[in-house]
Amino acid sequence: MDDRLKTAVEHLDTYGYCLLEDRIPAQVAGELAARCLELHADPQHRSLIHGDEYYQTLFGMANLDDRVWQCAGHPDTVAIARHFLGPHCRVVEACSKPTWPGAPAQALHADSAGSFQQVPDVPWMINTIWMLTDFTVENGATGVVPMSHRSRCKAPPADLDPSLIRPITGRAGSVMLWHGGTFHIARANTSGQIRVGLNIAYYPRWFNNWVEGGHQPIWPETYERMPPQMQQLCTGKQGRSRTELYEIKR
Ligand SMILES: O=C(O)CCC(=O)C(=O)O
Repeated sequence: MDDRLKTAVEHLDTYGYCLLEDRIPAQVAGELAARCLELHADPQHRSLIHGDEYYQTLFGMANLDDRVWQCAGHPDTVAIARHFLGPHCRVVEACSKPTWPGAPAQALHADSAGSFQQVPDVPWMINTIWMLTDFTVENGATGVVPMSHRSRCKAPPADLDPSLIRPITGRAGSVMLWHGGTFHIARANTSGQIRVGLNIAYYPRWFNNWVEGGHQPIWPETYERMPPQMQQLCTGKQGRSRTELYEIKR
């Protein structure tokens, strides 16, 4: 691992997040953002979309656009994920997250922590958001509460001071990574522009990923098209739907 990545790892370990700037060309990011917005508008994908007219998550993006693999398999994010989660960690979900002008802030939360009594003291997830458009203070750049991953709480305390939330801004093509236990939020979009993020989650093999309701499996035909290094990140069963593969959530 080179010195830049070591610094990013130390930042993530200490503060719960890190920013890697300009990891894919801004033009590629912009083209992917435009494609994400087309997919959000396509009624064919309605069942994969959670959210409202202001903030949406479109699950299963690794099946819908092969360019997503450039982000999911990016050597820098993969190196950091492997540092925290072990060499066999997996890409479990890639989802598109636009936030439209006028969107209110979403709820502050930690990720995939609901099934724990108390969250473990080892990382159970490294999450990422690729900035497919510029992320600005005004357009809803993701906010994080630095060091909250050390709290061992699975949800933020009700009296958490909102001034502790720090917006993480960056140019299109940059990526922010965070520890699943870091409290974070999709902030309000008070600008006139749509913000588009591509959210890709890495998990260790021991984590049972059926617990996340919207996550979609990799389709067999997607897996077949993937280069070997991407297949290595998508081990596990392939299938067309959650019901084919996952336990029923009760
Ligand atoms: O869209 C964002 O800025 C935040 C995404 C988020 O909260 C999440 O992926 O858990």
